[in-house]
Amino acid sequence: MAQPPLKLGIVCYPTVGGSGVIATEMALHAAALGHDVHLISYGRPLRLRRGVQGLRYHAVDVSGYPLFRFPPYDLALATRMLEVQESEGIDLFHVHYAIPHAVSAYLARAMGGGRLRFVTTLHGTDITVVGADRAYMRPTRFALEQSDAITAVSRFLADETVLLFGTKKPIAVVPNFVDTQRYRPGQGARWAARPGNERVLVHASNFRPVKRVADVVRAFAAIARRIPAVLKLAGDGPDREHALAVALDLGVADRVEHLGNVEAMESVLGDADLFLLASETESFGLALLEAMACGVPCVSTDVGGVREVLGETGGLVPFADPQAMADAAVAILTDPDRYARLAKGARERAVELFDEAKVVPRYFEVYRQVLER
Ligand code: GMT
Repeated sequence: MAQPPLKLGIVCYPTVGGSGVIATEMALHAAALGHDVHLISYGRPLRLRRGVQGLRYHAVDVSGYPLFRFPPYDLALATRMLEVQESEGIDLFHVHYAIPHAVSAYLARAMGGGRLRFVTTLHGTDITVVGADRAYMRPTRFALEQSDAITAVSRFLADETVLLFGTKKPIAVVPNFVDTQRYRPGQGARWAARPGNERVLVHASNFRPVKRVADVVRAFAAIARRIPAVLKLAGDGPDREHALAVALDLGVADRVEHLGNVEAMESVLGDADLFLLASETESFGLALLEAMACGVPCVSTDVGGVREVLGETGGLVPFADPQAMADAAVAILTDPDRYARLAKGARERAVELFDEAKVVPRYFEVYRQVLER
């Protein structure tokens, strides 16, 4: 280990979503490097394995009271952070997603007499949607200014933060990462070499309105009219029923499979031919990166930081234009040479720019700078 062992506190949301995934993978990676890691959340993250040496999970208990219509999670989290700081001697907290984690970190620091240090990583809607809400803007801006360091997962998000919040503090861009050993191309043949040439398309998300899953289904229906294809929808969330109803309306329900929350996404992606994402905004799009690592070309809306992730390895189409998405997908899925080039390029880009072993040290460099200050 290059650095002496750290006592590291990691705070995140446990739900299926990129920020929780990155925080959990970061915790696992740091523990594997020999650091003493304490992950704090209101639930056990899906990808958090049990029995990992050097990694402990601390649940935040939020008690209800008839008077509370909204139980104050931020207070309970601040208390838990301070308790863990005091019992474990945490050197540094790393909070993923600013709202309310950065505010809770600030409160924990103030309650504990000012010694607690924290790094805030911005992930997306904590800035672009929720953060821009008047109710959250000022405490979030304040907590960002109080952070010992701020990182953002894309250049787009860093720029948006300066634009929306007027943040004066430097924001380091540390992109999301993927384990390219685990996420790798599957053994099976791709569409051009399979009998019947049926194309397997995949979408994965938390099915929130911002993901526009119904647009993925609309694009798929237009694709399936032209070439043999099936669509696998991984994940779950508020728009699931709507998306499946659109599949029924468009006559493709028998070719759309809802997988629900999937623990081993790498096995689904390893067998996929193309990944579709129709989001309205996306600071990064971790699901795209996981697909790329599996050598799966992606077609996505050209929003937010998606260009930074895909580079030239996939198709970019305008937002809310399922026909354009279908055209881009069919063009890729009917040209075996171009398909092979994109698949190879996607895998290479993931390995070169976003491999876990290359990106995680950049977070450790941020920690080092904070601790040396
Ligand atoms: O911001 C969100 O909607 C949730 C968040 C999450 O917890 O998954 O997603 C954001 O963070 C991910 C991890 O950094 C990014 O890959 C997603 O692009 C980003 N989502 C949006 O910007 C909509």
